[in-house]
Amino acid sequence: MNPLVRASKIAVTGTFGAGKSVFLLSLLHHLHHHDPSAFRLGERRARPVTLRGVRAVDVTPAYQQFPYPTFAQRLMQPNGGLWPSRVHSVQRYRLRLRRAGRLRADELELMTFPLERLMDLSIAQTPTYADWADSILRQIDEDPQASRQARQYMQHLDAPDIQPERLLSVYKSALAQFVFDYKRFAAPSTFMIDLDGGRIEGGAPKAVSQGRYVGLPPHNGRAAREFIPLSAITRMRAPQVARQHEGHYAAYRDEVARPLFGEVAGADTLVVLLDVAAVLSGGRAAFDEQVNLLDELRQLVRGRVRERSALVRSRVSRVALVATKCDLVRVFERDARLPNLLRQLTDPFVEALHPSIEIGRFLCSPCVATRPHADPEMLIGRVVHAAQNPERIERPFPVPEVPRFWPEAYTPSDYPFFKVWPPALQAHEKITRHHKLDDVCRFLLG
Ligand SMILES: Nc1nc2c(ncn2[C@@H]2O[C@H](COP(=O)(O)OP(=O)(O)OP(=O)(O)O)[C@@H](O)[C@H]2O)c(=O)[nH]1
Ligand SMILES: [Mg+2]
Repeated sequence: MNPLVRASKIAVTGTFGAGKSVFLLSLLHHLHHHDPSAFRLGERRARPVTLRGVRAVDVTPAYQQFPYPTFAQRLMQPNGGLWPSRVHSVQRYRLRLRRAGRLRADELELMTFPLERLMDLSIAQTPTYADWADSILRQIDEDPQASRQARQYMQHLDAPDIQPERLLSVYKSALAQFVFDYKRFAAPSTFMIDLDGGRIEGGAPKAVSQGRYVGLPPHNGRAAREFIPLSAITRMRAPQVARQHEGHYAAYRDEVARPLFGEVAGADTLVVLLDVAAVLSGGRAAFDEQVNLLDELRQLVRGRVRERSALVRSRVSRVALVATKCDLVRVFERDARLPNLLRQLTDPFVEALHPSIEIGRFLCSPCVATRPHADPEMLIGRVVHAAQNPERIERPFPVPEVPRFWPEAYTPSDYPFFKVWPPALQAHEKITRHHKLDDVCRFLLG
């Protein structure tokens, strides 16, 4: 360890599309091109903190580095940029910098991962395939809606002759339905969000589920290694099939679930991005999913993780809860309503954490892509709409009102938020604007 470098590991998470890549991109951009008047790193405004020697440090060769220069170039196109595309479900970047007046340099090791991976926590925590399978079947059984959807699968499990391919295909259809209904037991999570970061498409469960894998996908000429929950009777009647699923389960546990959770629990700081507009426009089930995933995350942060052979406590000591993309909300409602919604959404998570863990709550927009309009119920931006705005022209659009509290019941049509393209930069602008991303950054730098 270099005594002149203070290393910190930061894990950034959020559900699909919550804004992880844009957060990372904008953060890196503001550090690489630091302007103290636009991105405050010091506690006091009167004494700006500047940066020296900002440079990328290669990530571990086994990992792919987040393509920061490419994404930055795309975002900053003068006639209007593009959001970053998906490259991998886990992204990494390492950055070294020195704050003026400090002896030690900071090395930030940043990684992002989908919050949905937390659905695999039970896999990481359950060493035996049979225990996992029994627990999933029990949870399906206890959920009347899920048992209805899995009826065909259950019938196949009990059939006199076991057809492994047929079982797999029927289970995939049921699993797709569990994913659409935001069921907690829709593991393995790579069925929903694969290792490249792609999400299962909406549509008929049978059609959209068959191209996806329940387990490790094919790799380097090796066939997919899939596993599904076989019942105790099926495991007894078809021991060979059971052994295969057991092996695939172990491989998934060792190659996906445990390394990721080990890495996250080994981070000093967690950043959780919460896209309030998306949780509103996803309907109440999206709210419940967010709460459930935060509950799994709480278990990871509180629990112990296996590192090589020893069990160690998670190292996470600070958590930033960020209501992100707040530029999509009506201007006056940002400070007036978002803090309360963020608090309500995250209070159960925070209250269950150890009091020694430092919590920061933030409102932020890593990339401000809208402008205020004279009508407070509208914003101006380049609305994403293939049919109505193919030229990506900037224009006013209506913005739904954000509630004061999370409603007990609501549907997607109650909160029809628009998505927008990144802003078209003005001639004098070299960098996209952010809203309070520097507040989060100061927390991260500590
Ligand atoms: N207006 C606005 N939109 C944003 C902002 N950040 C992200 N978005 C929007 O959210 C979308 C998803 O952002 P990403 O950063 O790709 O989200 P992600 O969490 O990396 O998504 P996955 O990797 O696919 O899970 C973008 O394409 C933008 O449409 C922001 O600060 N402001
Ligand atoms: Mg991403």
